[in-house]
Formats: sequence, C-alpha cells, structure tokens
Amino acid sequence: MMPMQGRIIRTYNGYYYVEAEDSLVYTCKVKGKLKKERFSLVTGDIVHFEQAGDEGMIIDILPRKNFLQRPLMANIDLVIVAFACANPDFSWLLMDKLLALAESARIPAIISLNKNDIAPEGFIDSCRAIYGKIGYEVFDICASEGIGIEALKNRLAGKISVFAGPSGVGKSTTLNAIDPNLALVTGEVSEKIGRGRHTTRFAQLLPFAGGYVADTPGFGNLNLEELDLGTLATDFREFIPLASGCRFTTCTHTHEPDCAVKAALTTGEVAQSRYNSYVSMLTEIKNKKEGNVKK
Ligand SMILES: Nc1nc2c(ncn2[C@@H]2O[C@H](COP(=O)(O)OP(=O)(O)OP(=O)(O)O)[C@@H](O)[C@H]2O)c(=O)[nH]1
Ligand SMILES: [Mg+2]
Ligand SMILES: [Zn+2]
Repeated sequence: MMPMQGRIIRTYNGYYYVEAEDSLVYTCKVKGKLKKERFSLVTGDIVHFEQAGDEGMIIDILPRKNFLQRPLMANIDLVIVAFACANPDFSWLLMDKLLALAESARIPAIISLNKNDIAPEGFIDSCRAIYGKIGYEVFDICASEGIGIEALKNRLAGKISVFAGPSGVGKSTTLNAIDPNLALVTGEVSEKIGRGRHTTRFAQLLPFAGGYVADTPGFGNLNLEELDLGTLATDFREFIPLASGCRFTTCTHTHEPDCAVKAALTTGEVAQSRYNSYVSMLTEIKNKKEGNVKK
C-alpha cells in the first residue's frame, strides 16, 4: 500500500498522533530505521507512514520549514509570545528571550498581553512603545472576558500558530476565548505555584480556522542553548541596522568604544530594557559555554 502523509499533532509516551490528509488521526509508532538514526520527531513534523486500521508506522520525515526548541515544534507560521500584564509578574527578560528564540529560528512573532483588566497604570502603553516601535504587533486582551480576542483570532486564521509563554499567563484561557469548542483545562495561578506544576501538560496542535493553534505548557526559565554568542545581537532586530555604525565589525555592543548600539541607548532609540536583556543573555550564554568546557 502507498504510504500516507500527515502532520504530527501531538506526541505522547513514544506514540505520535498523526492527522492525515483524510482528516483522521492515526496513532503511530516509529519504524526501526528512523529510531536508529536517533532522529527525534516533534509536534508539527510532516511524516510518511504505513497505515493499518487506525494505526501506523512512521517511515519518513519531510524536510522542516523551521524548528523551535521551546516549545519543541516544527513547521510553524507564527509564534504568539504570551504574557500577562500582571499575576504572574511580567518579565522583560523572559519576553526578550522568547522573541530572540523566534528571531533565531526565523519564525515571525507577535505579542499577546493578557489580563489587561489588572494591568498596572501605563504598563500596556510602555510595552507598545518598546515593541510596537521595533515592529512587533502587540495585542492587549482580557481573555477571561473575551475582550480584544476578535483581532487576535483574525490574525491566526489559516496559519499554524503556537502560543509560548510562562505558566499562568492565560494561554489556554485565550485559546478557549478564540474557540470555545477547544474546551481546554485552565488553572488558578496560586494553585499552579503551590503545586509547582503546570495545568497544560503537553503541546498539541488544535485545528482552528483552516490552520492550527498550539497550546503548550508554560515554563519557568528558558535555557538559551540554541542561541549563539556570535549572532545574539542579530536576534535583537533593532540592533541590526545600527551595528554597521559601530567602530569594530566584531562589536559585541558591551565594552567597545564608538558603539552605535550604546549610542542609541542614550538617545532613547534603543530601549534600556531591551539592552539589559541582551547583556543578561550574552552573559548567560557565555557562562554556560564556559561551564560546558570545564565539564
Ligand atoms: N484577571 C484575569 N485573569 C485571567 C485572564 N485570563 C486568564 N486568567 C486566569 O489566569 C489563570 C491561568 O490561566 P490558564 O489559561 O490556565 O494559563 P496558562 O497560560 O494556560 O497556564 P499553563 O497551562 O500552566 O501554562 C486562570 O485562573 C485564569 O482564570 C484575564 O484576562 N484576566
Ligand atoms: Mg494552559
Ligand atoms: Zn556596537
């Protein structure tokens, strides 16, 4: 029989749930050859499989359009970097880490700021000022009341989009607001912290408006393994046009004289919070590299 083609919409316990062109979902395992190559399949991968009833054996994987480490997924059209204005506290550093990871994977990213009902005074405006200015669309919403959802929903239609953000910011609540049929489980922030675990336990692609949306588990911290010291500055998109103005072509925009990025800080053209995130990430990557060498 001809192998079938489909997309992995969820992986669990060594099983891959593959939605095929016939819109049915097949429970698949991986054929020995692929296993030997230690090639790890991820949600979003497009595969060929030999079908038997409602089960299948994956025999081949098609080339990936892109690949994201956190959340672990392939072939994404859009990342929605999801944060809450408050509860849990907003983190500029975590925001910039997620944006940099999307930049580095060359996947377009937009920002969703949930819980605008409890936003500190001026917070949404300052977020818009910083991120809107450098070309990131900012959607401020109140997912629990369905406010601002329509615009976000239109933005996602027909795409494969992935929600990425900390636990408790309301990713699942937002998805439920976008499509009540999804009926995803949500949880109180205080309980999440108390239990030390997340409400959403695995990433899955959910059919939505001719494409898919992915709900993913939140996370506490992010390791930056896939980011490179040498190219980190290019993951901060507003640094790119400035860097040609630095005296040294190898400028890291930290200690060097005549640095155009640092000069842009003093004029306010580059936001201080963005620069701080850049320096923190640079240090973090450097420390990790040195730690690895010692081991
Ligand atoms: N005040 C306020 N609370 C909200 C809003 N949206 C969601 N919440 C609450 O935030 C809490 C967390 O929501 P979830 O949707 O479970 O968060 P999550 O991002 O999916 O969390 P994980 O699955 O653990 O990653 C719930 O108690 C929601 O009721 C909002 O717009 N305003
Ligand atoms: Mg969730
Ligand atoms: Zn510089």
